Amino acid sequence: MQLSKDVIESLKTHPCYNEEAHKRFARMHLPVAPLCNIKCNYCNRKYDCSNESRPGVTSEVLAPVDAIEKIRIVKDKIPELKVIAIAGPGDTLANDESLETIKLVRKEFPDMTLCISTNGLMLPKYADSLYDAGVRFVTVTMNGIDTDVTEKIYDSVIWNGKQYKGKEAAEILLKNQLEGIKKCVELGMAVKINVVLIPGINEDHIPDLVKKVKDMGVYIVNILPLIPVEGTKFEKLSPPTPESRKRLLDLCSNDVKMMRHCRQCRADAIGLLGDDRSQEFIRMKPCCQKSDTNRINVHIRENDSDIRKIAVATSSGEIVDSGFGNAKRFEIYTTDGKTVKLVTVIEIDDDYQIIGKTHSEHIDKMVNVLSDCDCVIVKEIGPYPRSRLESHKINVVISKDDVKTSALRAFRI
Ligand code: CLF
Ligand code: SF4
Repeated sequence: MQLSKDVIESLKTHPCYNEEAHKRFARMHLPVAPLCNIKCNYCNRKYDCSNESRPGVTSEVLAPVDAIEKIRIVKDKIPELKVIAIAGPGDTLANDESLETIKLVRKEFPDMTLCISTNGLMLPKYADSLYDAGVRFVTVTMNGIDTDVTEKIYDSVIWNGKQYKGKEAAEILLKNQLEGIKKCVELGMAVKINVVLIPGINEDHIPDLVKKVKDMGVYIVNILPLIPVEGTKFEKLSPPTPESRKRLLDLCSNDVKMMRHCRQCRADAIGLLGDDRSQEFIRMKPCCQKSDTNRINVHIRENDSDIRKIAVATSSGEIVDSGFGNAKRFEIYTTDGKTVKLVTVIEIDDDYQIIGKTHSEHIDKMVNVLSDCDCVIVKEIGPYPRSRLESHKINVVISKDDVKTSALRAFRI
């Protein structure tokens, strides 16, 4: 591991990478990244990314320009602010807004250290751009290096516009994580690995993972305890005891520097690690509305008015095969009319638990989830959901065709 000079200098004031700095220097997370391209079995997307945040706490989602305004206000009130980071609430690199925001921060606040966290799926693609934009600190959440273990942790991965499940998903993710970490280390960035300690799933495997990433040149490893969240596959698992986590930290500290002062902070955390002041800065401006976390919040920038978000009711991902009221799965695409890009998948029961007690309550909840879309494509729809969608200015398209062709066609409506 060969850290560049600027990284060595910034390490003195980075509260997460340097335990001595955490009581004196502050960090600010910019919640500009709502979408995620994988699905971890401990994640409930009603909340923030649990790889770098505390579940159960809502955050606002900011547009890049609003994030810059917010830094100005925070910097005035918290002079100890040294690190600006993006850590969700989805995956940083699944959202174009992240790089756009980083470039703006670099331009407006060149003295700030830039830091991001990611699940690593898109890291090989973005490592160079992150470096060029001034990012020197990268956290990758990695829960194993053996896909027999990690296939139990990840439900699915969206890769090259397709959703993968099981072993295949675990293999795609692992390959990209390793390639991304290698690139970041070669660029001279300080890489941190976050590992979620999941009793009965990966605890015995973590020492092997730590050895591997140490050999790759990562700077520090952070072992976070699983927080079982209601509505997830892991909701019934027990969290690790503090003693078992400490044993693991002690064991692994023979191999690499271990982080012991993590606070599992929110995607909009602000301040010293032990003194979160994010609530002081929520909704400072009318445009910085606190997000309804039951919405998908696919933020499209104003100058991207030629891009549409389209929700497609499909069980298979191939044809439009579900009616609105009984759809179990929506794929969300963005399209410019020439190409379509799968950005996320919403499993109605698992992700949002939006099954209402009555039919109309169920419809209202689903409309709320999709209210950030421009268009919904379904096989059939009743008059009530149609009128509810149209009252949100969402076009309704009926189709029984191929998903992507239908999405392209809907762009022209
Ligand atoms: Fe944020 Fe993470 Fe950067 Fe720190 S948090 S992106 S490295 S600036 Fe820090 Fe928070 Fe623990 Fe993360 S305490 S959850 S380790
Ligand atoms: Fe949830 Fe995505 Fe974060 Fe995993 S990486 S915890 S699925 S937001």
